[in-house]
Amino acid sequence: MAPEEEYTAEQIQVLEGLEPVRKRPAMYIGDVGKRGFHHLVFEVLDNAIDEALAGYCTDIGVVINKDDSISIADNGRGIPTGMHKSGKSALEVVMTVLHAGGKFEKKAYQVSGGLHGVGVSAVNALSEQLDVEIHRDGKTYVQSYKRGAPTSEVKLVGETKKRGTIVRFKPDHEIFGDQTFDYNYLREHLMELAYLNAGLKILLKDERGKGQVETFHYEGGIKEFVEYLNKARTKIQKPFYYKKKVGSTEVEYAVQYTDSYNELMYSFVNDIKTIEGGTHVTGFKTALTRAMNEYLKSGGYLKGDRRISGNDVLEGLTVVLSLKVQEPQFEGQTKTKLGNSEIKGQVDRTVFESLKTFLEENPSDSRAIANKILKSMHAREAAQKAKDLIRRKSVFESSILPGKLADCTDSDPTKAELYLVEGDSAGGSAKQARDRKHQAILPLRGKILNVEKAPLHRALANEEIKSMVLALGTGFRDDFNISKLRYHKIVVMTDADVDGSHIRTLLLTLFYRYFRPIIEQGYLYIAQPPLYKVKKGKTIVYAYSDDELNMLLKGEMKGAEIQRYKGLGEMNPDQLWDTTMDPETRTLKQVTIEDAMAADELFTILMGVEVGPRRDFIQKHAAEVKNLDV
Ligand code: 0RA
Repeated sequence: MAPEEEYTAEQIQVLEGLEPVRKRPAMYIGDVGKRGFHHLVFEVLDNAIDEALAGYCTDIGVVINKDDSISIADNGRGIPTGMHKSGKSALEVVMTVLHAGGKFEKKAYQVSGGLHGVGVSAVNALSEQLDVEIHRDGKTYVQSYKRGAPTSEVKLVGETKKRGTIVRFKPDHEIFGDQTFDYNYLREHLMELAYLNAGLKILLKDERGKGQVETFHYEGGIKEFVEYLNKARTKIQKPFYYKKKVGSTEVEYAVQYTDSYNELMYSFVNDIKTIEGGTHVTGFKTALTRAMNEYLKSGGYLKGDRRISGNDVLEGLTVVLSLKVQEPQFEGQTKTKLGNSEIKGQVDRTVFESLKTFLEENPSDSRAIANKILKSMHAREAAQKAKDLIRRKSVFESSILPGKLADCTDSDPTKAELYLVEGDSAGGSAKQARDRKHQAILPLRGKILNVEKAPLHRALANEEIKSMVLALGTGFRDDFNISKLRYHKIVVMTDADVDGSHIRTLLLTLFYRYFRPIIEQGYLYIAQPPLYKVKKGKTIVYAYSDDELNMLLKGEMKGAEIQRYKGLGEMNPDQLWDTTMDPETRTLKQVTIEDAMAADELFTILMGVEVGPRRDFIQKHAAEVKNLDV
């Protein structure tokens, strides 16, 4: 056979191997939207992190190139380039065979579930161009691919003193459309990875536009993560960090109590955020409750057979729990819930023993914690009384709807929508504009109560929150019942200015803390009102972003008159309907649990009690606040 023919045969084989990935990308990377698009980066990154976990890699660089391709470089061992038993180069096998990484048995902690671990070959299959460069044993090798198929042999191109792997790829527009990489989205995840892998240096650079660059590097690991999360809170102890290997499982956690009314709990398994929790989280909570009960009892803080609840010990606590599990089973809707039953006991025992020792050895911190927990317990009792009082007045359980709500006439929740509208004036326009049959309007006045600063019984007394609870019909937090939800689309509609973005963050936080299942079920949305009205002669078009405006002004609408909408109130009802509320033409952004989590985090830092950090944060992250507008 002639060499060309041989190569063609091989190409066909490769295509056959990766064809399923191109046919059903969602099965391999979750979806082909924003999340899947960025997952490509994390998939390559996972390999570099594996090298770090194995002790071979100290530096990782991620660069978003001008052409919206991305380069990921590490100083690990480099993908092996020698001959594989299949007769092909090992590099080519890793890049073109699904799950080949596992066949090299390089992973200490195999990720068997979730979306992670499908391998770089899946990224290769979904890239219109991928170039890999290996520095290994003093030599530099390169190979290129298109849509997973090699376009060259592995080539030795020179000598090198460096070591490691550089993967540069451009996601295939046939699959991902014209999406581009979102700096802040990557930033969030890279920062998290740097916290989870103490000492590892991760650089992120954007070669487009402004050319941002940042390095994430935390010698203190998850202990520093907790300090970061609590930056704006008033701390009542120094952070406590503990790590232990139990059999093949590695348990690591950091905790710190603050005087906040809310818990903040982040859990990870093999560097994957377990949004839905799982057996490790259950084990942790059980141990925490037991250790605190024992301590309070032996210290004489609790009389008779009184016990404190899990909720009381969690109030004000910030936790980062990170596990390394050999064969994790991920379950749940988003495959982010740990299912391994043996883990619960392992975590429970480890956390209980270490907390017990900590409490014994740090009497002044322990006293402060005990008092905080007692305070939480008393506040909860007060809240219960307040709730009972409200119940008796039958506000929450009656069928009385709040006065400000303009309800829709169709009572079928699957067809009903609730618009939460900022301000009475926009509320008025929305009431005139709406489709009465399916769209209900609840205007919210002023700033909704700051749930970060308020204890539960104050939150309950707040008029805006009460109206929302009544309109939703579900009750909230511990009494939440999703089957009573009156609308399956809840749309947050706020102005496109700083105040609007603030109120939106606040509402997202409120839903995240009190009505989380509404987000999990995909019922919460953000309306996308236009930023500009562009008028030329009789033609009126709307622009929803600065980019869109510029496009319009360069094209057909050259020389047009521009009006910037500062608030929803500036639109008349017809315009509001056409641009933002008409189901036929509007765009709604569905809120994901990650969005809400990010809002919650941002909110904690923005609204936490301490003023200094808040000012610093606003100055540093003004761009991200804006990013919530998207
Ligand atoms: C297969 C085997 C080994 C390392 C890798 C793959 C590897 C893959 C990637 C992808 C990005 N960076 C990477 N670094 C390493 C083990 C190498 C050995 O045993 O020497």
